[in-house]
Amino acid sequence: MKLNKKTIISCVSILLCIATISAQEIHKLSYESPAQKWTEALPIGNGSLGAMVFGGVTEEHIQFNEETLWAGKPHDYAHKGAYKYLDTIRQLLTNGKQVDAQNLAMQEFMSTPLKQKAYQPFGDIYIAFKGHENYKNYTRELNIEEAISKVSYSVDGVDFKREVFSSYPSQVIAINLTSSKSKALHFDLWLDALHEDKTVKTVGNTQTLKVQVKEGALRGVATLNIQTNGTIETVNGKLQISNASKATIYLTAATNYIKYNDVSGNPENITQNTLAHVASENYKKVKKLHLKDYQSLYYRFDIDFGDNGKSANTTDKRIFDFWKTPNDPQLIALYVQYARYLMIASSRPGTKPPTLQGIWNHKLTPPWFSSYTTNINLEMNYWPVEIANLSECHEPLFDFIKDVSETGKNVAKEHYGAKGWNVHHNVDIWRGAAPVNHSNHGLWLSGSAWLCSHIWEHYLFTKDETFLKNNYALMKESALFYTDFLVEDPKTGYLISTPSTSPEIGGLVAGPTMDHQIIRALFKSVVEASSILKTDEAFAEKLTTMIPKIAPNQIGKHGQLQEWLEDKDNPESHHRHVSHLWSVYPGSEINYEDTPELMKAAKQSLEFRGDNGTGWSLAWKVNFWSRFKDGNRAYKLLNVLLSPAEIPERKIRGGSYPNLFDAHPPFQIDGNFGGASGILEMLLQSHLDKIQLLPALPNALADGEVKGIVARGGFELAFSWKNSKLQYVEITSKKGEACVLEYNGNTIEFDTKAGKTYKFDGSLNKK
Ligand code: FUC
Repeated sequence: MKLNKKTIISCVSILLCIATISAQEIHKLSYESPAQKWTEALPIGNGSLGAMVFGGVTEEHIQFNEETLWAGKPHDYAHKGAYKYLDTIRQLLTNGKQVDAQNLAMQEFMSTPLKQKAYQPFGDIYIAFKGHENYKNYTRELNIEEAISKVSYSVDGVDFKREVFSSYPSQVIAINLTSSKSKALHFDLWLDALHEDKTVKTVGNTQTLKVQVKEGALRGVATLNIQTNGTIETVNGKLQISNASKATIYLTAATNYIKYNDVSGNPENITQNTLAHVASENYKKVKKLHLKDYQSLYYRFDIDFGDNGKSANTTDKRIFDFWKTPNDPQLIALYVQYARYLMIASSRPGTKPPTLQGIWNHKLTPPWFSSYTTNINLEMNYWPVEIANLSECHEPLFDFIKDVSETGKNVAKEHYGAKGWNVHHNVDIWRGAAPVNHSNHGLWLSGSAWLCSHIWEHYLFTKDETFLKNNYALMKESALFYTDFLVEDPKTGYLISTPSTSPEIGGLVAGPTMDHQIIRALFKSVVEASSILKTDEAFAEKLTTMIPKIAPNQIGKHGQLQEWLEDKDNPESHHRHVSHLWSVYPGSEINYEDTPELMKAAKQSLEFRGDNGTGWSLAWKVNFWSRFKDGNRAYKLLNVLLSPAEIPERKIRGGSYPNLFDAHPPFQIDGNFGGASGILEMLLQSHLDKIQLLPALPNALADGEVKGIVARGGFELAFSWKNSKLQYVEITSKKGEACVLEYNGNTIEFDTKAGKTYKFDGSLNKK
């Protein structure tokens, strides 16, 4: 081809165009039609105020939540005097009388009442547009680089555009509507809710929805305000806007919840004050503030697996295609960034942690109460938070731990006659910490220890000693509980956890492996923390002597890692929980270097469990296979996690909805977070006092680059790889710790200075 000036210019512009498209599409979920179902709608959130945007044309529906609207009221779930039955339950288990032990526990040991309370939907915003039936050029997207949901289409040559976001700095949901022609925007706007007890009142350009939760102490107030260049009237309780070309709606919502034991808040005041601040602000300013705040977190990290053109497709099509042919590497990058988006949207300093559904729930009786399940789900939500450079989004979990350490103190006392605090497998907004539902799965004992591992991990990633000092008491008090609780097993002489259970398999038992792994990890972290903080030497000494007495990991007759004290695993079981592999991930006690035999056994156990599972179970397996350094197997699981959840011919569970929400099924957000963590574990691992680069890279992700990924020790890295080979690595030290870097069997060690960046080529030679 002859290259004249014109050809060169058009080639350059095509290339620029492709580059711009691919640069944008990494950060977008896009669709060609409005959402019909809730799991097609697009989530927005500012940590506490969340919404699902449907993007309808003749009627927009924005279903919203505020994270503190729950059923129930302040309540202490501890069962007074339950401890009197503890020894008998233990004895029954020792004597092999599991059913009797469970029955006695059901009668005398479980929480009062047996069930906790559910997270509630708040309300709905409806916007009905007149004369929009025949529309063209419809697009709907969630731009996760801006945290804005957008809709555009045209009717009779007039372009209509919509933007919706939830702002953390302004504490409102902002909706902006425009038309390209003046006086072309006509719509009705109103609020509604599913709650039986509700009122809607309109005054001028504001409308207020009040809801009272059924048989509960919480009430919610949501107020919206509209500014427009059109006219506003109230007709049949709806705000009617006519002859406008732009309109901005701000919605704020609050409840009377203050703390798990305090519901004296005044939501009228809160909503009024919030709206007073924002109502007169122009949209551009509110949007600018929102972008500045959101992007200060989002832009810290970047990931790119190379675009093969598929990212120009709509997201639902990409999920469908990926199931058939998993070669859309940029979809994997999007999955990671989407998890970061969801984290920023549901867990900001000062808010509550994401529930099983984050902050998005449209049902009065949601699956599993949309609460906090601590035997995997809540913790999994936070797996990617440090490595994906969103450390401060971890804070709501620490506040949560503080709350349950208070309620869990009484549970420790009433149920175990023990010091310290503990929490069982489920927690609601009232911070119920006692065992719930049924003694065959609710009586699980390592809740507080697992939660405390997040304090320790946050410290390991940030090396923030002040944080450790401020939170050390939570870890210590948790350890204190287990020093009282562990008992010597009459058969083996080991210290064991009893009564307990291996999450949700096998009923009530004495000595499930998972408990021992988690408690050991807690004790070790308290010993280390006490030495760093130069405190509690005697207590650390006590823990140090107890650690080797705790029942160890054992290899059973099938070559498996034993799930229980006895060698009774069923190799045919494909149960979704694989709890006894906790020490492979998120723990680190079982690894190739220190315990290769246990690693082999753990792998065997995972083989037995197979490659199916619910959403979070698939996500956990991605993490396991990454730690087993089998990137291709991890990718295989990822393929299932990212496959369409609602295809009837697909017999397996798990997968992704069109809006990329993880399907348990139904929707459960843990898989989104756990999946992202598993992908990042393919690229970097730092749990063995060194940074391992590309430890489990699948063939399908042979080219890529990641920037802003975080390793334990206070390190932030950027590196790229091509044909599965490392190209460069830059490592910035935040705390001046010594660094050990490992790639492909090659290890280098060097001292660092805080704030300095160190550069290496693909063979780890200094640049
Ligand atoms: C645990 C899991 C279930 C589900 C529920 C919310 O009980 O076993 O699969 O995730 O939590």
